[in-house]
Amino acid sequence: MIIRTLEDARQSDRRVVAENWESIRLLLSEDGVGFSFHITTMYPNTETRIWYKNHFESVFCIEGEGEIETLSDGKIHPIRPGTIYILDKHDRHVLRAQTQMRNACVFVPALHGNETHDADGSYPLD
Ligand code: 9YT
Repeated sequence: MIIRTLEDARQSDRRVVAENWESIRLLLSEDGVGFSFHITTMYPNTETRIWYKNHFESVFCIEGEGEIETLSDGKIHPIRPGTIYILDKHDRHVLRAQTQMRNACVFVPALHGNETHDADGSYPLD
């Protein structure tokens, strides 16, 4: 069994900071369970273009308000606490945080730990 706290992870190299967000990576590929689990804070009044072409991601909103736009059809969905979205088709999207948002995120395959978005808004695969 693995037991960790958000605070311990925050004070370690499992905290990764990007321009629009920061991510506390509580579970990573080195932990060997096949997925990674992160608590991500999206900074307020930000717009982030994302395309996880190499990963599936599910995102459960814990706190804050925003919206997601799927770029294939231009549809916009509000994201509020209690909403989950699952990128089951590697969907290209824009995530807009109207306030600070806190999201619980699961990635398959698991991230290694220090990934930040490349020019496509994706993470590399090994
Ligand atoms: C919701 C989202 O994808 N935010 C970007 C950061 C990502 N969740 C991560 O690496 O934790």
